[in-house]
Amino acid sequence: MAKKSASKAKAPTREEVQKKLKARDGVGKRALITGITGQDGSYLAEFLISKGYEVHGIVRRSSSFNTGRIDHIYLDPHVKGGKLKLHYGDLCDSNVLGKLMRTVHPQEVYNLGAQSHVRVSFDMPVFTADIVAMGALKLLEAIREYQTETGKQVRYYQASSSEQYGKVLEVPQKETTPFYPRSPYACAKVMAHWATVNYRESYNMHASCGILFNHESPRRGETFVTRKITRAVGRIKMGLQDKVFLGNLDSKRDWGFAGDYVKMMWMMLQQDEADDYVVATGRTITVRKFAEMAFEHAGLNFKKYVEFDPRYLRPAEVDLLLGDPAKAKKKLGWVPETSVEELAAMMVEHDLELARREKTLRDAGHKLPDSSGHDQ
Ligand code: NAP
Ligand code: F7E
Repeated sequence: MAKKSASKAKAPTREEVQKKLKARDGVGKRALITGITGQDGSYLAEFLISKGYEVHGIVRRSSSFNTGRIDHIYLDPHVKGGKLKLHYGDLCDSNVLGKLMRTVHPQEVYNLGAQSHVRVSFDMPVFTADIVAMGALKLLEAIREYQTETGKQVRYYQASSSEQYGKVLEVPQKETTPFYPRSPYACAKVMAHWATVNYRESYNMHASCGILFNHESPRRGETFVTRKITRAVGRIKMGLQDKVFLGNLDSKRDWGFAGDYVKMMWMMLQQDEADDYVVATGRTITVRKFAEMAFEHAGLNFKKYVEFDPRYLRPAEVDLLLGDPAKAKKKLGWVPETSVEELAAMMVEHDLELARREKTLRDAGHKLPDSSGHDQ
């Protein structure tokens, strides 16, 4: 009797049930993600799995493991109940993209795969365009053919970028601000963006572009400026590095947290109507200010450690990015939850811990890999 009343007392309320159902509103759904091994791909996969989705990710074949960001959510295929499935593929291979559509049957496709480094795109413009622009087109075609063959509707998310605004024609930048790309990467993203809009208008596809401003995290690639800075802060604090070489400290960026931004990718695909949205914080600061904040968080004066190296300058720079996320707030109720101060602190804390571990290894006589000089 006592047992019964105890279990009765635990019965969830209607609100709790609704909340739980809402949290699991991806149950029975399959999503396909390109770029799942990247920063955003890893956060998005985590988010979708927490909603109950079965997540399929496309992974490039590499001679070394490239799944470090998603290993914690991946279960060995021999273990039952894994919600993450990985497939070899590449955005340059339209054959595989078509095959995966037919075998995975996803209701939602998130195209996050890219050669995403702006500086590197000047060194590899053709490859960048192949993956960023043609890759998106190949994926859109694979989806269109799949829809025609099966009669099923697929919702598509395109990872557009604030880099498309380039030499900005309006401040702040909105969905209606014209593009003025300043790099091969941005030119390729503009093509992918308009291809997405064109497929929406031509074939009535549920295809949306998220025009995301810079977003960072402890999982950010180490050659992007915020992470390059926070890695250096950690290593300098632990005595593993003396200084950090940077390029243009005057450019301004609207920096948010990747974990907040992937939620918006998903929200966009839950709308009845496909549409394009700016995703930003509405604040901008210089690279110099970010460095100052990051060093200060570790009790260091950045002026003592930051040096200029012209090799990090770009043939054409994007001086100022500042997004206006009003449409995202008004139509979807999305607001960023993490300030740039919190973001810098989160990244520095993470990288201090990483450097502490490196120091432990070094103190124990191990040689640490030195990647300085490979970055951009
Ligand atoms: P990221 O960390 O550089 O990740 C890029 C992903 O694309 C990785 O999984 C990478 O695989 C994959 N990839 C590269 N070449 C590929 C190819 N040929 N075929 C298939 N996959 C390929 O980028 P991110 O920061 O997560 O950004 C995600 C997307 O949003 C990108 O499209 C980026 O351009 C765009 N974006 C990013 C920002 C930002 O501030 N982070 C802002 C606006 C837009 P490997 O792991 O094997 O390299
Ligand atoms: O540069 C300056 C650099 O490489 C930011 C990508 O995710 O966001 C990212 O592109 C700024 C630039 O990001 C160094 O000149 C100074 O002005 O971190 P970044 P990005 O170019 O803004 C957009 C939205 C994307 O879509 C891209 O995929 O920092 N800067 N010194 C430096 N940048 C780097 N990387 N390294 C330096 O040493």
